[in-house]
Amino acid sequence: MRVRVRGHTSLLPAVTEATPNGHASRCERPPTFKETHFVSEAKTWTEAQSYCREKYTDLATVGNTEEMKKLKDTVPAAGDRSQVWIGLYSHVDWKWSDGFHQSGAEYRNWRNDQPNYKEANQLCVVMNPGGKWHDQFCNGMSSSVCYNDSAAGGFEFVATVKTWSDAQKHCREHFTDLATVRNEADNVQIHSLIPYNRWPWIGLYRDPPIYWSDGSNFSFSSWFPGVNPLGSMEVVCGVADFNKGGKWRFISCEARKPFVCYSIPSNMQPRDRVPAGS
Ligand SMILES: [Ca+2]
Repeated sequence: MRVRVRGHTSLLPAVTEATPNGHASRCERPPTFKETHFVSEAKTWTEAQSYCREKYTDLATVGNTEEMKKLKDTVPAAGDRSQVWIGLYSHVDWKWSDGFHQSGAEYRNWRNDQPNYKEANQLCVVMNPGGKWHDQFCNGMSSSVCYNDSAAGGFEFVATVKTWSDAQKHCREHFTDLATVRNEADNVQIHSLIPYNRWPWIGLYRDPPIYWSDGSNFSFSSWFPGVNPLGSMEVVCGVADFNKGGKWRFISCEARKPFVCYSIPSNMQPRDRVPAGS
């Protein structure tokens, strides 16, 4: 009976020793201790994750340029699929700046192609001159709409352009907070305050939690410089898109795609594994 070592996810550091004379030494190792495995069978992200955990270690984690290169070498060689799952996923959890979560907190008025999470980095929301909403880069400079608890009118347009965070600070100092839009009546009222061709911030935003399946810290990234349409999805999963040079994109986790697993070669694993046959 074959006994597998499970739950081994801590990665050993890369080997950097040079081979001085250019001869392949007998103990020559790949540039990192991770081995990648392409699986051509199309599965949902969750099914692919289970498969990788069963057969190998987990879905592929890409933590640096070297590992990205390895992924690029692995996939086209194995079958040049256009999109393959890697271990990336994220939650889509919109919130209001003032913490509002009662009835109306779920109201949305997105333009039909939004939110589209360009470059996996649009986490704040503007209202366009037509009253529709767009997710936008939070460090962009825009006017804003604040609301005032104590005023009869409620909403206030602030013409000075600021980042979303600075707009939030300004609203909190001078009014109550950035605008919370609870229904169509709120939206119509705010829209009526917006001067021609301005795109003000409203209070909707989300945190950028991006995770790797194996729990590695997310720091290195290689995003496709385009859009990731989110629709009303609450979880999105990551593919490396080999129509786009292997760059990463988020899509529905329910899509069926081939995928890439990784494993730690057995000679790199701890010595105290249970002997086979025991
Ligand atoms: Ca957008």
